[in-house]
Amino acid sequence: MNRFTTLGEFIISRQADFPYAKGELSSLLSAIRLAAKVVNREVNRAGLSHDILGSTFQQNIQGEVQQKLDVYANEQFIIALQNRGEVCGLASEENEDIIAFDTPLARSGKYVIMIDPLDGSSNIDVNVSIGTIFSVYRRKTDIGSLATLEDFLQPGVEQVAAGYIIYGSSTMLVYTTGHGVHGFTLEPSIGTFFLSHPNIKIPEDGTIYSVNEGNFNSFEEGIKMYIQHCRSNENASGKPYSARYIGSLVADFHRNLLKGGIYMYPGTIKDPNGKLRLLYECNPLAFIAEQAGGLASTGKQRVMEIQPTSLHQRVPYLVGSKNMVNKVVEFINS
Ligand code: P6P
Repeated sequence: MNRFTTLGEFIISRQADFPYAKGELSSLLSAIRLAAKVVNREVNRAGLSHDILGSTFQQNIQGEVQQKLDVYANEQFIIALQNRGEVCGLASEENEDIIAFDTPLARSGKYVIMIDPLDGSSNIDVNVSIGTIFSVYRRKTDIGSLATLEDFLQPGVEQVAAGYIIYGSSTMLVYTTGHGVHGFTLEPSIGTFFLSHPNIKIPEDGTIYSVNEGNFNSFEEGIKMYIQHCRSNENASGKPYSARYIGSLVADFHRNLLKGGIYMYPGTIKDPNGKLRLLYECNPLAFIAEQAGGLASTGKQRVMEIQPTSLHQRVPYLVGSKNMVNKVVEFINS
């Protein structure tokens, strides 16, 4: 009898993809899977539940107004992960400092996780797709001790797993452990993720560019030249590309991953390092992009080679189809 492989079955079949003892990948990803299903339920009914919709009127470390669902999602992922024992600590967009899980079980955890629990949350109230982004590293501190900042300030090349959940027309979980990129679609009627997109590869070229063109006048010259290149007949397709910008990173990234394209959040005069955070937005999606055959650059260097200096640091971000990223880097450095 044929049916799709479940996420759990797939993980078990791929245990060799994850270092150390058997079962750790299963346990870690099943914690993420559980929290994703809980968050998905609230995202899908956000319009109905006044207690979830809207703002907390609080600001997070980024100075951004926290939406209630942001806070709820953050709590769900923390609860799911602190009780599994694989993870000794967590860093989140929603928390100023790291969270070191202080239980005997968690202290023995070999991994730390960084998470943007609900990216694009300003879109919640207008029913636009949003997402969760996660990134997993081996801890650097001794097993049995409390996690410290040192465990989190690691370059992206040290990631052992990364992924995202997109709460869109369907809910998908996409992840990599360095052995390809695999996508799973949630069957909501039974609450199971099924393998729907094995071995995702991003087309080397694309005809979609995603950038907030409202910032055009404050971009550096090379970015302006590349955007004009996208709009011209001079590009690889011989006709203007399509501008597609949802304003939700995971949604723009996911579409470009499947169809080909480039997402850009460059630096501006006001914010030379742009808006996106290195640890829990840029690095995990860079890992996925590279594993799918794409690239992720700041315009000056490979994103995953940056040595982080602070938990919430921002970097200029160009990610997607290999030939498109190479082209914008060429313009920037010409
Ligand atoms: P702007 C959402 O806040 C986010 O971090 C990404 O999801 C999105 O791509 C970007 O910011 C949108 O930012 O400045 O274009 O509105």
